Order: sequence, then structure tokens, then C-alpha cells
Amino acid sequence: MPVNPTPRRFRSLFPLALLLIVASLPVWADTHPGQSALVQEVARDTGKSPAALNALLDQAKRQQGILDAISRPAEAKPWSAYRPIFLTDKRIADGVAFYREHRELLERIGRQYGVAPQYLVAIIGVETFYGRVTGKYKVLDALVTLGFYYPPRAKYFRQQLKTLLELPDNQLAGPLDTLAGSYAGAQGWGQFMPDSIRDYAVDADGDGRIDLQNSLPDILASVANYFAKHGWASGGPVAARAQPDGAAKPLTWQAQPQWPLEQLEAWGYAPLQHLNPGEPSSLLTLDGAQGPEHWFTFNNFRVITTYNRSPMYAMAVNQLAQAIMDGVHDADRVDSTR
Ligand SMILES: [Ca+2]
Repeated sequence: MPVNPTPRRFRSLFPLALLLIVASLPVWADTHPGQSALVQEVARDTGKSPAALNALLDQAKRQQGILDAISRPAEAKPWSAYRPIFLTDKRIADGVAFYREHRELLERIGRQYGVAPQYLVAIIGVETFYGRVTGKYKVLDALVTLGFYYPPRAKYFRQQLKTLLELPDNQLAGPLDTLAGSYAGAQGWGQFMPDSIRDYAVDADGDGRIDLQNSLPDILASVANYFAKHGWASGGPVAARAQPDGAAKPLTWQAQPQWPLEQLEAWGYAPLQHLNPGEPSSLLTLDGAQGPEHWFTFNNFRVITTYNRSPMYAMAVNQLAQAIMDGVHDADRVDSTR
């Protein structure tokens, strides 16, 4: 007689239980939480194969080092400590050499986009030391780690990951699974995030590809286009020193210029050079090495803060750009007297 361990009264429940178990299993076992939903969205929007997208994401790794890097509390450095990081003799000299070596390209792109070329050099100087330090993390790992495993900013990084997966192959410096960048997934000499590649990167050497890692024309024109699209005013001022009198009205800085310069003057801040009294301005105070520094900041300063919202970043770019231009002029003068 066959042994049947199941009491008769339970037997009828088995098919139902089995059905419930099967129904609760995912169709595709996600390597990362939320992977299949993202794959579905990308496949729907681009027609890319879900299997190929899953294969890419399956090999991406959650990297603890990336989570550690983004969670590290940002040290609140005063300007007196921030400035020397970027305004070094080496960074200025290399920027001067870069400008002189690529002058024709820089000035052509500067004219085309209406952006002063020394600011393009300063951006890549501050971001990556002129392409020398573009990042050692796999971009796919960075964006998977932050998009799927970093709740505070998961929404932003998931969006960047989605854009990365949606970018056409000819807008990336190489095969998607080989791309390297910062821990935040920024790529190339200008450290563009995927949304910025999609919206602002351009193919300036005409080879049909956008390569922000290996093509200088593409790299520089993409930064110039980013600035132009964010409202850079050709020939406009960036920032200028302000001298407060003893009764100057305390003001809170905003990136968006708030008042005509003459209003700031009326409140006790004197310009140290001739400037258009109607120029829309904001007033920035920094903790300099010699005490508080006061600056008028203008529209083009705001544009630099769209690249990185810190006013100290924008001031570092501004001062590096000016130091590079001064160095170029000095070197030209030496050349002309030879
Ligand atoms: Ca190109």
C-alpha cells in the first residue's frame, strides 16, 4: 500500500498554494533592486533589447567605495583653504601651456559659442587637471551603486543611469561597460554627467561621434556649448572686487544677479574698477587669507555655478581663467621680444 503522508483534508489546498508561490516569483530575478523596472523603461523608450540591458546591469557591481566616497561629509573649507587647491603654480603653468598649444582651436570654439576660451581651459583644469585625472571608477558601477543603493539621491542617479543606458553608442567614449569616470559617474575631461552629455555635448571634429575623453574639439566645444546654453554673455563680466565702507549693508549672496551694480554701490560697496552701473549683480563675501573678501558677481559667474553650484568653485574657475590669460599674455610678450 503506497504511503501517503499527506492527510486527506490538506490535499485539496496544494494546487492553490503552488499557484501562490509561482505567482510571487519575479519573472526575471533582478541582480539589483529595481533593475527590471528600469530595464522596462529604457526598452520602452529606446527599443533596446531587455536581455542586452539586463546583461549590462547584471555585471555592474555595487561598490562600497562609491557609497563611502559620496557619504563622506563635505569639508566646509573657507576660501582661504579652497583657493590654494586650485590656484597652484603648476595648474596655472599647465593651463598657459595648454592654451598656447591649442590656441587656434580654443579661439575658434570661443568665437563660435561666444564664450571666453580661457574659461574652457579653466574648467578642464579644475575638473581633471587638463584631462589627467578623469576618474577611475566604472561609470556603470557608479550609477548602479548610487541609483539603486543610495536612497538619499537615488532618484537623481537612477535618472542618470537611465540616460546613460539610453545614449546612442556614438555619444560615448567607448563601449558602455568599459567607461570610466568619477565616483558619481561623471565622464571625460569636463566631467559630464549623462544628462549633460545628452543635452549639451557636441561632435566638433565631425567624425560622427561625441568623445569627451579623447577628442579635444569635442571636449572643449561641449563645455562651450554648456556655457552658451546656460546663458553665458559674450564679453560680459564674471566677478569684480568690491570695497565695502564701514556701514555697508550686509547681504546674502544668490547666484542669480539681484540688483543693478549702482544699488550695491548705494548700499556701501564700491567697485575697484570701472563697471557698467546697470550691470545686474550679487554680492559675495568669502573668507580670504587676509580676511573677508567682497565680490560683485555677475551673470557669467552664475553660469559657472550651473556647472557646480559652489560659489567658491566658480571663483576658483574665474581666477584660474584670469591667471592663465595673464600667463599667456606674458609668454606672448616674451616671444615677441625674441
Ligand atoms: Ca567627434
